[in-house]
Amino acid sequence: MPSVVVVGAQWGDEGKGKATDQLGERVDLCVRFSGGNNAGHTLVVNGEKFVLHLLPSGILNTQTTTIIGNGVVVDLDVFQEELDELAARGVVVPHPLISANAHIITEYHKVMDKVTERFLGKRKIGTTGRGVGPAYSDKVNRMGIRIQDIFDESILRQKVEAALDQKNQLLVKVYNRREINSEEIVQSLLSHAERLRPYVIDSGRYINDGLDDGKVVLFEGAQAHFLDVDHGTYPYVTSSNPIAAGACIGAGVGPTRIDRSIGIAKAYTTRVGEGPFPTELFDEDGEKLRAIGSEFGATTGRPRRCGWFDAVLVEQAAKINAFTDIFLTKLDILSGWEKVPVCVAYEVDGVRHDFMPITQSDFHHAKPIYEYLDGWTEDISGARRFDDLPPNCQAYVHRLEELIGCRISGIGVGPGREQSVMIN
Ligand code: 2SA
Ligand code: GDP
Ligand code: MG
Repeated sequence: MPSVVVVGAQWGDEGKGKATDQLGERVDLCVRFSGGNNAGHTLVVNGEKFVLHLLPSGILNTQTTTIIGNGVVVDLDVFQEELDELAARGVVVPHPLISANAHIITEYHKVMDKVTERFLGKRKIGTTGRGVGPAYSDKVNRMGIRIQDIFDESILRQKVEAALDQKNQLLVKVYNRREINSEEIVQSLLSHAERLRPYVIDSGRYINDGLDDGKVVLFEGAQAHFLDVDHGTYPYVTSSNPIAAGACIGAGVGPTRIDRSIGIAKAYTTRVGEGPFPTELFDEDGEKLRAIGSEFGATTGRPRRCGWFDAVLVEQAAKINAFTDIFLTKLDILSGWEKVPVCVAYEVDGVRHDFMPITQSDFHHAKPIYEYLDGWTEDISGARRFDDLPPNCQAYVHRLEELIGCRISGIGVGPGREQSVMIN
């Protein structure tokens, strides 16, 4: 396993944190390449639960070096808080390395995130309010603040003032809010400089040198395929590229350097925030999935929308991310249904679509066409080999493989690091 990228195959919260942590035992470098502290990655190690937002999920494996890549947007206060929280729990971890080119989420990005959502009203995106979208907007607008800027006070001040000239106009004139003081922002960012200095690196060079030396590198995705700003259900997406190819940009490696692309897919589907979701359930089955699966946002605590597995979506994700294999997570949650529906195609205005419709309008009107698979009642949380699973559960896995066109190499049967069935 020289280098592997792990990405979500649906709308997030598939269990990427657990998968990354689980693979971590064999990993030398674990690299976050996109998103920020909008992510909520849950790890359960020896019965103890950790929710990481910005720190890479490999961090609990002490032999792993963790890296925040250039494609990540970093809230420096959150970064420090997460490290302090681990320390307060007595968990000693090596300090992550951080790319000099990563962009910073400042206070004004968080304010802009919240006021923009309020301004959009019914048309809001349902963001996590962490300032992620505005920080990426500034990056693309070439008015972002990068980690390296906190080591040059004069440059930092110029950049913050330039960004705030524009933001304050908007805040005061459009959103009727008060101005943000640039000096307070500058001082708050400078306060992190000396502590961070030893950990700031040219992450692209560091990772490529590691690969040259035969290190095992894991690129950890946040969010998921259908939240990708290019490939997701735009505009109901996050503002980065969380797909596998995003690792090349957000970590600085060429495509030929990644050997394996693992898709993490939940055995059903969830989504948090607004946007289309063809298999969403509004009945007691949806309630049951949310309750048994504890489907609440790991960052905001928002209830997640729940629905049946959508094979059309995951087949699309498998194609675009060139998944070599898939980990199917939370299969244990599906015990107890007589029949388990799986969406195999959509109907849009009387026409059958076997693949994702190419327009957003059609996708908004897509109605799921279901195949009803036989369910199982057994508790499978103790299963460790594929043969331990009941026959109908095995058949469910095999049918999903056929529909997605990709091998399932791992199955999650519980939140614990050890609660997995690995298939060779
Ligand atoms: P943002 O904040 O600009 O990235 O929001 C844009 C959309 O992306 C969705 N998004 C997420 N979806 C699922 N999980 C995420 N992380 C948390 C979790 C979410 C939470 O692990 O549960 O706690 O609410 C995540 N982060 C961003 C978001 O819902 C918007 O649809
Ligand atoms: P991520 O954002 O993809 O890392 O996923 P989250 O951590 O937001 O949400 C996944 C949730 O499912 C967490 O509470 C995990 O502890 C839990 N989880 C992960 N894999 C499994 C599994 O196979 N079975 C069960 N029951 N829970 C799981
Ligand atoms: Mg999550």
